[in-house]
Amino acid sequence: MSMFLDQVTIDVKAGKGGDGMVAFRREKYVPDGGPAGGDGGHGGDVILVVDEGLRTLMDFRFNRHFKAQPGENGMSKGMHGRGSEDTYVKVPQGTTVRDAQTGALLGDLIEDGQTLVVARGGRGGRGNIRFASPRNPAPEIAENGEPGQERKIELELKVLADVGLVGFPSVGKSTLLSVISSARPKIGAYHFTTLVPNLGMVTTSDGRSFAAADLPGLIEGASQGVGLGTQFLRHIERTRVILHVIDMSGMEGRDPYEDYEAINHELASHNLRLLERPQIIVANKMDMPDAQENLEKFKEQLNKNKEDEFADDIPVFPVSGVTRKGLDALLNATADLLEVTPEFPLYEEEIEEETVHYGFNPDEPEFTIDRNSDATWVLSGEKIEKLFQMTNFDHDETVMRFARQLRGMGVDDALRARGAKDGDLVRIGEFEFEFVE
Ligand SMILES: Nc1nc2c(ncn2[C@@H]2O[C@H](COP(=O)(O)OP(=O)(O)OP(=O)(O)O)[C@@H](O)[C@H]2O)c(=O)[nH]1
Ligand SMILES: [Mg+2]
Repeated sequence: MSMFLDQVTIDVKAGKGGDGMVAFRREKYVPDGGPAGGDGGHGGDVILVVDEGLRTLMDFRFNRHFKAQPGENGMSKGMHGRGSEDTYVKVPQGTTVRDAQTGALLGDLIEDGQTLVVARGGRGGRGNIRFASPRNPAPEIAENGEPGQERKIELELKVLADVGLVGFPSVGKSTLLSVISSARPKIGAYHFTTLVPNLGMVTTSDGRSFAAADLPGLIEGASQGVGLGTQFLRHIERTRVILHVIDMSGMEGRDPYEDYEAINHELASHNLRLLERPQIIVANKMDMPDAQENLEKFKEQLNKNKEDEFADDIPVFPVSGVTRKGLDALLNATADLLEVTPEFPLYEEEIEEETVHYGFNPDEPEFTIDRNSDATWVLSGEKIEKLFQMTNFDHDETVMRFARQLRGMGVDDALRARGAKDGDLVRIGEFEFEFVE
């Protein structure tokens, strides 16, 4: 198995808010102390943060669950519980984040240090101080903390490179990357030496720099799942310029022009708009005996197959990764082309703006009523379940407030309309109570 991971699904769970407290002042000389229960603290968020030092999603291989801590409960004497620290999860540059259930795009993390909140901590429940009113100066009412958000998210790494080196296996892509940058990819005389993308920073002789990625070799049919290349094509999605590397030596018995067309066919059939990126043809292994002759033939065919005679020529740079001849001109031309090539928007869809923390999806009904086989009425729905979780059933007054809130939402009327009778059992989650007319 390759030691590279570029797609993973993880579970994130934010902290619950701390519970609000019911308490009363007990001071000397103050006969009936007023309410003194503080609010619970905020639960911690789970936040993704870009770490330049990471190159893959390998860290997630054995660790796929991330939780933030709950907020501290409110205390007596009006003291609020402390909010919990957020939990940070490091991801490499170029990580795309989606909600695993809906597929919605949550963010595309590019800059070092960039953050994205993927699970919101619950707010703290209010203590009884907050429920005091002239009519009810000493309420025994407090809220429990709001539950933290919990979900599965998908991370997909698409390496951040300006330039992608593509071509058949063994045409010399890794050799090139190793001589134009400080990257040290494995080089070998056999096919598919490179199993994972390598990244290197390139600096041209006139001081410009760009990031280049060397990809595993593509072979004909790769886009149909043959060979290795297809699973790595996503890593050239962010590139703006493609260096199309061709072995001009003809050593392996293939025709350079056919190679060129086969790879373009792969790039086209993957539906990633890869052919829209400008290419530079790198005619490699020019140190070999037959290379010059093959290059002439290649250029002839390239010219012959031009769409029309006025179309721009695709630039061809003869080089040798081994003798390093021709590299300066190639790199300067690449930097020139980068300067005039805009970025390709990777996603046409919008990044999903998260609904406001305390808000509820307005399209969802506040509750739904079902009847169980044991004749119990079952209430469900995001809003009603959250209300239930935030109710502290230790205090009668809080329970009564809950009942009022249900009535306010129209639950009583709806149950009656469905035929509920005095004494019927009603259930929310694990909790059961009697319906009272
Ligand atoms: N003569 C000659 N040989 C070269 C040149 N560049 C690379 N080679 C050789 O070609 C073979 C393959 O080189 P790699 O750089 O591993 O090729 P690659 O395209 O990265 O191959 P994969 O990773 O397998 O796709 C090695 O034996 C290299 O030494 C060159 O310019 N001239
Ligand atoms: Mg290689």
